Amino acid sequence: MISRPRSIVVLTGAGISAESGIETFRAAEGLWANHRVDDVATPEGFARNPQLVYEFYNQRRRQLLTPEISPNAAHSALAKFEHEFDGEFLLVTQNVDNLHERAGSQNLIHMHGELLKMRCLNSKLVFDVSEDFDYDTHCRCCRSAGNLRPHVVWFGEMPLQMNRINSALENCDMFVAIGTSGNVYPASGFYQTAKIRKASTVELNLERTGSSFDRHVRGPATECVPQFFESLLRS
Ligand code: BJW
Repeated sequence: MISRPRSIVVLTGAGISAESGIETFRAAEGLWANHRVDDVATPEGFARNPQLVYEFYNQRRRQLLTPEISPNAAHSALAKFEHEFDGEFLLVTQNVDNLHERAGSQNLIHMHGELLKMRCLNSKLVFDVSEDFDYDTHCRCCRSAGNLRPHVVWFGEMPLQMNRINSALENCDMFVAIGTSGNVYPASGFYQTAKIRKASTVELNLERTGSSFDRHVRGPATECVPQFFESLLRS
C-alpha cells in the first residue's frame, strides 16, 4: 500500500524513451554500440575529433525531429500526474530529448542538457537549434565559426541545476527513478540523498538495477509508469 506523498521527485533515464523509438545508451544495440564513450561523451573526445561528435549529435537530433518519434504513455502519465497532483512535483530527466515537454510536463530539469540546444564556447550563451551544425557553423553571438558545441553534459562536466535538484531531494518524501541503469553519478546517488531524509524510494525499470530502492517495479515504462502514478493519485 503506497501512501500519498506531499513532495515527490522523479528521475528519468533513457528507458522511458525507449518505447518511443530512441535507443538507450548501454543496450547491446544502443547509442554507444558503434562508438567509444570517450570519443563521443567527453570534452577530450570533442577536442580530438569535433566532426565525429557533431555528427553523433546531428544524427540523434535528426531522428528526434522525425514524425515517428513522439511521447509515449509513460511521458503522458507523468504530465497528467503533475497536472492533477496537489503536492510538490519535480521531474529531473537525464535525457536530452524533448519528449517530456512535448507530453506536457512543466516543472522539468534537463540535468544532462538538451539535444535541441547549442552553446557558444566563448560567451556560454545557449541557443535553440533544430538543424545540423558543426565546426563551420557561424555562432549567432560572436559570428565566428568553430565556437559552437552541443548543449549536453559530458563525463567530467558538472550536470545542470544541481542546487535546485539537491534542494528538492532533501525536501521530498518520495523519490521515483524510471528507466535508468544507475551507472552515472550524481544521478545514481539521488535515491540515497532522498533516503537519508526518510523519503520512500521506488524504481520502475524493465530490469532490476543494483541500487537498493525500497520498492522495485519491473516492466516496460509504458505499462508500469501509468499504473504506478494512477495508483498514487488514488491513494
Ligand atoms: C527500460 C526500458 C523500458 C530500457 N522501460 N526501462 C568513478 C566512480 C564514480 C563516479 C565517477 C567515477 N569516475 C568519474 C565519475 C563521475 C562520472 C560518472 O558517473 N562516471 C561513471 C561512468 C563511473 N560522472 C560525471 O562525470 C558527471 N559529472 C560529475 O560527476 O561532475 C562532478 C560533480 C557533480 C555533482 C556533484 C559534485 C561533483 C557527468 C555525467 C554526464 C553523463 N552524460 C551522458 C551523456 C549526455 C549527452 C548525451 O545524451 O549524449 O548522459 S552519459 C549517458 O548516461 C547519458 C545518460 O543521461 C546517462 C545515464 O544513462 P541512462 O539514462 O541510465 O541509460 P542506460 O542506457 O544506462 O540505461 C537505460 C535503462 O533503461 C536500463 O536500466 C534499462 O533496463 C532501462 N530500460 N528499456 C523501462 N521500455
